Amino acid sequence: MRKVVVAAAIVRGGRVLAARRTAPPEAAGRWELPGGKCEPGEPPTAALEREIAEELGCDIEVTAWLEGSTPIGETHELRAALARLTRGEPTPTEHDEVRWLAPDELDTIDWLEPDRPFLPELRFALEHA
Ligand code: 9L3
Ligand code: MG
Repeated sequence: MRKVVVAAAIVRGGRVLAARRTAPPEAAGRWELPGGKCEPGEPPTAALEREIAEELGCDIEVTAWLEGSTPIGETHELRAALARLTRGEPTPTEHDEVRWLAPDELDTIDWLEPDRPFLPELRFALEHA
Protein backbone atom coordinates (compact mmCIF):
# COMPACT_ATOMS: atom_id res chain seq x y z
CA MET A 1 0.00 0.00 0.00
CA ARG A 2 1.32 3.39 -0.97
CA LYS A 3 1.33 6.14 1.62
CA VAL A 4 -1.13 8.94 0.94
CA VAL A 5 -0.28 12.56 0.12
CA VAL A 6 -3.24 14.93 0.00
CA ALA A 7 -3.62 18.15 -1.98
CA ALA A 8 -6.20 20.94 -1.94
CA ALA A 9 -7.79 22.63 -4.92
CA ILE A 10 -8.93 25.72 -3.01
CA VAL A 11 -11.63 27.41 -5.09
CA ARG A 12 -12.81 30.99 -4.77
CA GLY A 13 -14.71 33.04 -7.31
CA GLY A 14 -14.24 30.49 -10.06
CA ARG A 15 -10.46 30.32 -9.61
CA VAL A 16 -8.16 27.78 -7.97
CA LEU A 17 -5.08 28.44 -5.87
CA ALA A 18 -1.81 27.05 -7.26
CA ALA A 19 1.42 27.21 -5.25
CA ARG A 20 5.04 27.18 -6.42
CA ARG A 21 7.39 24.82 -4.58
CA THR A 22 10.79 25.77 -3.23
CA ALA A 23 11.99 22.24 -2.36
CA PRO A 24 13.32 19.69 -3.08
CA PRO A 25 15.63 21.12 -5.78
CA GLU A 26 14.08 19.04 -8.58
CA ALA A 27 10.60 20.36 -7.71
CA ALA A 28 11.57 23.96 -6.95
CA GLY A 29 9.93 26.42 -9.32
CA ARG A 30 7.21 23.96 -10.28
CA TRP A 31 3.57 24.28 -9.28
CA GLU A 32 1.26 22.11 -7.19
CA LEU A 33 -2.00 21.96 -5.40
CA PRO A 34 -0.74 22.58 -1.86
CA GLY A 35 -0.79 19.83 0.75
CA GLY A 36 1.38 17.06 2.14
CA LYS A 37 1.64 13.64 3.71
CA CYS A 38 -0.97 12.07 5.96
CA GLU A 39 0.44 11.09 9.33
CA PRO A 40 -0.01 7.41 10.26
CA GLY A 41 -3.69 6.87 11.05
CA GLU A 42 -4.65 10.44 10.20
CA PRO A 43 -7.81 10.76 8.08
CA PRO A 44 -7.11 12.42 4.71
CA THR A 45 -9.49 15.32 5.30
CA ALA A 46 -7.89 16.14 8.67
CA ALA A 47 -4.43 15.85 7.13
CA LEU A 48 -5.34 18.25 4.36
CA GLU A 49 -6.82 20.83 6.72
CA ARG A 50 -3.67 20.57 8.88
CA GLU A 51 -1.27 20.86 5.94
CA ILE A 52 -3.04 23.93 4.53
CA ALA A 53 -3.03 25.63 7.94
CA GLU A 54 0.73 24.92 8.23
CA GLU A 55 1.68 25.92 4.68
CA LEU A 56 -0.74 28.78 4.01
CA GLY A 57 -1.96 29.99 7.43
CA CYS A 58 -5.62 29.67 6.56
CA ASP A 59 -8.48 27.27 7.24
CA ILE A 60 -10.29 25.26 4.59
CA GLU A 61 -13.30 23.04 4.38
CA VAL A 62 -13.01 20.05 2.05
CA THR A 63 -16.09 19.97 -0.18
CA ALA A 64 -15.42 16.93 -2.44
CA TRP A 65 -12.60 14.56 -3.31
CA LEU A 66 -11.62 14.44 -6.96
CA GLU A 67 -11.62 11.08 -8.73
CA GLY A 68 -8.68 8.75 -8.55
CA SER A 69 -5.13 8.92 -7.26
CA THR A 70 -1.77 9.29 -8.97
CA PRO A 71 1.63 7.77 -8.15
CA ILE A 72 4.35 9.82 -6.47
CA GLY A 73 7.57 7.92 -7.07
CA GLU A 74 7.47 4.31 -5.88
CA THR A 75 6.13 4.75 -2.36
CA HIS A 76 3.40 7.43 -2.24
CA GLU A 77 0.20 8.39 -4.04
CA LEU A 78 -1.58 11.71 -4.43
CA ARG A 79 -5.26 12.37 -3.77
CA ALA A 80 -6.81 15.79 -4.34
CA ALA A 81 -9.90 17.51 -2.98
CA LEU A 82 -11.92 20.57 -3.80
CA ALA A 83 -12.01 22.96 -0.85
CA ARG A 84 -13.16 26.42 0.12
CA LEU A 85 -11.64 28.95 2.49
CA THR A 86 -13.32 29.29 5.86
CA ARG A 87 -10.82 31.60 7.60
CA GLY A 88 -7.93 33.81 6.59
CA GLU A 89 -6.14 34.62 3.37
CA PRO A 90 -3.62 32.10 1.97
CA THR A 91 -0.13 33.38 2.80
CA PRO A 92 2.69 31.03 1.80
CA THR A 93 5.28 29.97 4.37
CA GLU A 94 6.98 27.24 2.26
CA HIS A 95 6.00 28.20 -1.28
CA ASP A 96 7.50 31.28 -2.96
CA GLU A 97 4.44 32.27 -4.99
CA VAL A 98 0.74 31.54 -5.15
CA ARG A 99 -1.64 32.30 -8.01
CA TRP A 100 -5.41 32.19 -8.39
CA LEU A 101 -5.97 30.57 -11.78
CA ALA A 102 -9.09 30.76 -13.93
CA PRO A 103 -9.98 27.53 -15.76
CA ASP A 104 -8.42 28.75 -19.02
CA GLU A 105 -5.16 29.51 -17.16
CA LEU A 106 -4.62 26.00 -15.77
CA ASP A 107 -2.32 25.10 -18.66
CA THR A 108 -0.10 28.17 -18.25
CA ILE A 109 2.07 26.87 -15.39
CA ASP A 110 4.48 23.94 -14.99
CA TRP A 111 2.58 21.51 -12.75
CA LEU A 112 4.22 18.60 -10.95
CA GLU A 113 3.41 15.37 -12.80
CA PRO A 114 1.24 13.82 -10.02
CA ASP A 115 -1.06 16.86 -10.09
CA ARG A 116 -1.69 16.91 -13.84
CA PRO A 117 -4.26 14.09 -14.10
CA PHE A 118 -6.56 16.03 -11.73
CA LEU A 119 -6.68 19.11 -13.97
CA PRO A 120 -9.50 18.06 -16.35
CA GLU A 121 -11.91 17.36 -13.48
CA LEU A 122 -10.75 20.52 -11.72
CA ARG A 123 -11.35 22.58 -14.88
CA PHE A 124 -14.85 21.12 -15.14
CA ALA A 125 -15.55 21.96 -11.48
CA LEU A 126 -14.34 25.55 -11.94
CA GLU A 127 -16.46 26.02 -15.05
CA HIS A 128 -19.58 24.59 -13.45
CA ALA A 129 -19.30 25.93 -9.89
N1 9L3 B 1 3.50 16.19 -3.98
C1 9L3 B 1 3.03 16.26 -5.25
N2 9L3 B 1 1.97 17.02 -5.55
C2 9L3 B 1 1.33 17.71 -4.56
C3 9L3 B 1 1.80 17.64 -3.23
C4 9L3 B 1 1.13 18.39 -2.12
C5 9L3 B 1 2.91 16.85 -2.97
N3 9L3 B 1 0.24 18.45 -4.89
C6 9L3 B 1 4.69 15.38 -3.68
C7 9L3 B 1 5.90 16.21 -3.41
C8 9L3 B 1 6.67 15.37 -2.45
C9 9L3 B 1 5.61 14.58 -1.69
O1 9L3 B 1 4.45 14.63 -2.51
O2 9L3 B 1 7.45 14.43 -3.19
C10 9L3 B 1 5.32 15.08 -0.29
O3 9L3 B 1 4.83 16.40 -0.36
P1 9L3 B 1 5.30 17.51 0.70
O4 9L3 B 1 5.05 16.93 2.06
O5 9L3 B 1 6.76 17.74 0.43
O6 9L3 B 1 4.45 18.71 0.38
MG1 MG C 1 3.56 20.26 1.27
